[in-house]
Formats: sequence, C-alpha cells, structure tokens
Amino acid sequence: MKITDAKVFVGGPKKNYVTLKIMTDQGIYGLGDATLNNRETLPAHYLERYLIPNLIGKDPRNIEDIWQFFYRGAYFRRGPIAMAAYGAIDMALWDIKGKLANMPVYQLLGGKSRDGAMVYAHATGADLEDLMDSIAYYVEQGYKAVRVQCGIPGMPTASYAVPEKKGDVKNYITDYTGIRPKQEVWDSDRYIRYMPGALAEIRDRFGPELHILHDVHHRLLPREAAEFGKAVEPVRLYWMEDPTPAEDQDALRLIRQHTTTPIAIGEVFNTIWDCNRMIEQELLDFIRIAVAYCGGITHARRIVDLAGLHHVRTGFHGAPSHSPISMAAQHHLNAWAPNFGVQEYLVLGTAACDALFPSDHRMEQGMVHVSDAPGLGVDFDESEAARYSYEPGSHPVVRLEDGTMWNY
Ligand code: CS2
Ligand code: MG
Repeated sequence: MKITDAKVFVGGPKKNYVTLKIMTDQGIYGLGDATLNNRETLPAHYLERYLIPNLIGKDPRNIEDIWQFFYRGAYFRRGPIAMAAYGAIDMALWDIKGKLANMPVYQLLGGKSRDGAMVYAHATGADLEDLMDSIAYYVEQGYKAVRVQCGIPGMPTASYAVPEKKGDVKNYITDYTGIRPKQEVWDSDRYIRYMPGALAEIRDRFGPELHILHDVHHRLLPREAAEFGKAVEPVRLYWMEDPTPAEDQDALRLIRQHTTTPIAIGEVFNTIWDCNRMIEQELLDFIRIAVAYCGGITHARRIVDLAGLHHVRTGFHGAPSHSPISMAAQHHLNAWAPNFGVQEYLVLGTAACDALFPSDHRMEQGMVHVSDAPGLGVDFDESEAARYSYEPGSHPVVRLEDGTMWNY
C-alpha cells in the first residue's frame, strides 16, 4: 500500500483550521489536524514544503516508522510547529489504519474503558453575577463539569477568556482578527484577593456535586500559586489549571508542598520531554496535552501511559482552535485511556462547522460517546472548504500595570 498524495487546507468557520488529507493507492484517505492556534500557516508550510514530499510512496500502515522518520530525521527536534505537523500526519495514518481494519481507532488502541467520557464547558462572565448565569446555563444543559472564568473588580481590562461586557457569555472567542494583538492589563494581587471568594460563592450556589474547574492561565508566580491553591482548598476544585508558566517543571513542587488543590497543566507541551519529570515526580494531577500539538495519537499515547503509571489522569485540551478532527482523535483516546479524567469541549458546534467536518461522535448530557465508524469517525467536505481561506488572527498580549510584559 502506498501514499500517493496529500493536501493541506487552511481555513474554516471562525477558525483557521489546518486540515491534512492523505490519499493512498487503495482509494482510502486519512484526515489530520495541524491547527496551531494563531500560527496556523507555519505547520501548513512545514507539511507542504518538507513533510509531504517525503510522505509520497511510503506505506501508510507503518505509522510508527513514519513518526520516527520525521521526528529523528528533522535533527532539530520538538517545538510546536513541527509537532503539530507530525501530529496531523499521525492522525491521518491512524484514520487510514482504522478504515483498513474496518474498526474505530479506539478498538486499535485497546477497546473501550467507558461508554461516555465526561466533558467540561466554558462558563464565563464580565462579573460574578454574569458568570453565575453562564454556569446555570451549562448545568441546565446537563454538564457535570464547568470551567469558570470571571471578570475581576478593579482590573484595568477584561482578563483571559472573560467578555468585556455583561451578557456576552455564550460564544466568546479569545482570538481577535488581525495579526496585531489586543493588549490586556493584569494584576495578580487583585486576582488573588478576589477570585477565591468568587469560587467559594459559586460552590455555595451550585452545591458539592458540580465539578468546578478554573484556568489561572500561567499568570501567577509559584509562591502566589501556592497561596491561591491554599485559599481555594475549601472549594474543592476539580482542578486549578496552568497555575504558573508551564515551562518550569520544578515550579510545581512548591505549589504541591502547600496545597491539595488539584493541578492541571500541559496544553502548551509538545513532547513527553516537556512533562516527564513533573509526571514521574507526581507534581500534577491532570495532563492537558492536545493530540494536535504533541505529535498525534502515537506520541500522546506515550504520555498518557507514563501519566497512568503515576496516578495522573488525562484532561486533553479542547479549545475552539482544535478542529473536529483532532477532537475526534481525542474522543478515541478518551474512550480507551484507563486514566481518563475529563475532556475540554469547546467545539464550535455550528452548522457551518458540522458541514465542513461531518461526524457521528455524540455529546449528550455532558458526556461524549465516541463514534463507531471505521477510523477517526469524522470526514472533511472539500467543497465546503473552498468557502474559507486564511484570515490572520491573534490572541491578546498581557502587560502588568507598569507596562511589564506578562503571560497571556
Ligand atoms: C485555554 C486555551 O482552553 C484553555 O484551557 O488555555 O484556550 C488557550 O487560551 C488558547 O488555546 C491559546 O491559544
Ligand atoms: Mg488552559
């Protein structure tokens, strides 16, 4: 069996999805997602100029060898651009493998460990009252887990994933059109003084059952994160996400020593080498990698297995920047993984997105039920794709009030 061709498509409704389609001499094709949020043209270029020419003629069934060829063959390894490009190839090859075997990918991974995989929605509000309404909306939809982000009184601008005005809570997208980013102003002290009380009020309002997640989004120093984690212990969060910038694997040790609040981290990681120490030293509770950012199913599975040896559960990233293709790949991993935790679920769920990516994965009452179609269980409509093209976009940058650059 041979790969005969491959094409890259950039564009989609509201997001610059980077879709890879790999064709074979047996008429079977596979789909992959290389959407690196706000830098989409880079993995697309890497695929077109360097990877696809080397794919032609290879046997698509040799998933591992192709992964190793690109990873070891690059010499300059790792990094989000390369790993997103390899990830798309890997997803597409697993899609082809499943179609050949006439099995959904989760069967090739080892079968189901559960019927439904719990997902979490994003509730947000310009202020606490707004946020409460947003949480109530998702609870009424049947979600058992909700991430909560709130405007902070006195903060000079809206913060991460918080709408600028009340009521605009259902469809916020943190990216803005145009390549020049908007600027947010951040003050950790205001946040640390306010947010624990807001989270306590949310717990009081919605009771002990609701899984409440909160994304600190890299904004605190390790000591501040330890203080914050301690302050929110009575709330019993499902997780406190990205408490500090994720590169410093050892920073979590300080936080761990001071608080039992669960830690989730990993959406910016792109290989096992970004997180192996923190997993082996059990400094986190949930690993937040994204299949699209970390080299596809083949590499994500290695990280999931290492995490499973150390009581670390999965919490795959699932922001709107991931197309239904990599979300489908994650649904298969979520069905299989013995150490599954929760899946972030922010697919656009619009008619336009569904038309571009037909799929029969189902989300009901806060649980995703994986497709039983052969392969990834998602398709790609090229005629729909022709309606879209790349539109430069960027999420904001963040400065402190004195102008110091900070972490978005
Ligand atoms: C966020 C991401 O979903 C999350 O947990 O951290 O949406 C993040 O803000 C974006 O992916 C950045 O591009
Ligand atoms: Mg996050």
